Amino acid sequence: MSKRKAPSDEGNVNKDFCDFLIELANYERNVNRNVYKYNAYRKAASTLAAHSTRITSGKEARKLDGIGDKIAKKIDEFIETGTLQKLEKIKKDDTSESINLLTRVTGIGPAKARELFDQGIKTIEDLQNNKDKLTHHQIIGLKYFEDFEKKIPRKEIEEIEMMLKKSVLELDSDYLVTICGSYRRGKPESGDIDVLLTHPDYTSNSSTKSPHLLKNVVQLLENQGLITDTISLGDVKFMGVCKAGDTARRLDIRLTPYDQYYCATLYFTGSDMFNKQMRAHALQKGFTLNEYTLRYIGSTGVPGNPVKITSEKDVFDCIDYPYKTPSERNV
Ligand code: 8DG
Ligand code: CA
Ligand code: CA
Repeated sequence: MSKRKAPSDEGNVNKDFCDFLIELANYERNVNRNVYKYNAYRKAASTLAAHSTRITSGKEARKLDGIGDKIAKKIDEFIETGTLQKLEKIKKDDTSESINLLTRVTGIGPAKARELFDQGIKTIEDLQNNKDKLTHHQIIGLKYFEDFEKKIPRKEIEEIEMMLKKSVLELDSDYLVTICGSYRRGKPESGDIDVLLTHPDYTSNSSTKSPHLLKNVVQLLENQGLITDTISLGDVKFMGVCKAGDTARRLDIRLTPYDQYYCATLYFTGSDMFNKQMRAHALQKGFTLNEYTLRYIGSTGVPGNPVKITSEKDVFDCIDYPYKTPSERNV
């Protein structure tokens, strides 16, 4: 996962409101570890980003989904003063600023950031002098701190996609490879590269595991110099670093069972807000949907066997949800 970021910017006439809501969201997650408030601020930002006209008052915003009195008041304050007292205070607060900075390192979450801060570790330089307190993942995050903050241009992912597909299909032409995430949603830039991999030999019924299916691919890409570092490598998930140009990029590769490929594709294409909406809709229709399967619950409360899914569209059809192409899922 790349660090969660703001909803899409293009054509967003309420971008300044969204920006301060995302700042507040990150503060709640990183510093207060309040996931409930984090989600609430993100939902409000997502609603405003999707609103086609410029909001002119808190009262007007209050009518929208996910915006209550407190956020409405903040919108009024922002319109009147051009800033927010609460954010100004956060920015002056040494603790909040340090913890926010530490969580920008891949692998350092809010709890670890707080732990480091309590030990007097507050800056990137402090981290460099205290590598013994970091995990392998966090050390890689630190090593590439500047690179990982840079967005990946679409063109570069297109090149990586070509190299990746060519190599993998030469290894075994039965592999299926899809780059999901924001790239698949057509974004001009992405935070990281989310690769999904499957092979007909590996299904959810397979009695034996097929660790070689992922490991062979990782080995090959390492030999070719595309993969430069490994954060972690399990039977079904690789997390690491790749380099096609001058900049190191975060690369995840997941191996999913053949029969679960489309639920996985749907899930890892996102956006996360879109997934939330679609899951909620599925529930209303009596289904439970996750990255593995779609199952009918009905009124019994017990999920049944997975529905047979052979495309993303199958999932939409089953739960009676109008089909959205990946680029229409930028919620
Ligand atoms: P970005 O990398 O360009 O910033 O955007 P992204 O591709 O949309 O985000 P991501 O963090 O890389 O996550 C990839 C997809 O995984 C996302 O679009 C939807 C799905 N996903 C969720 N929730 C979560 C979550 O909490 N963690 C992770 N790792 N993935 C999630 O729906
Ligand atoms: Ca990701
Ligand atoms: Ca991504």
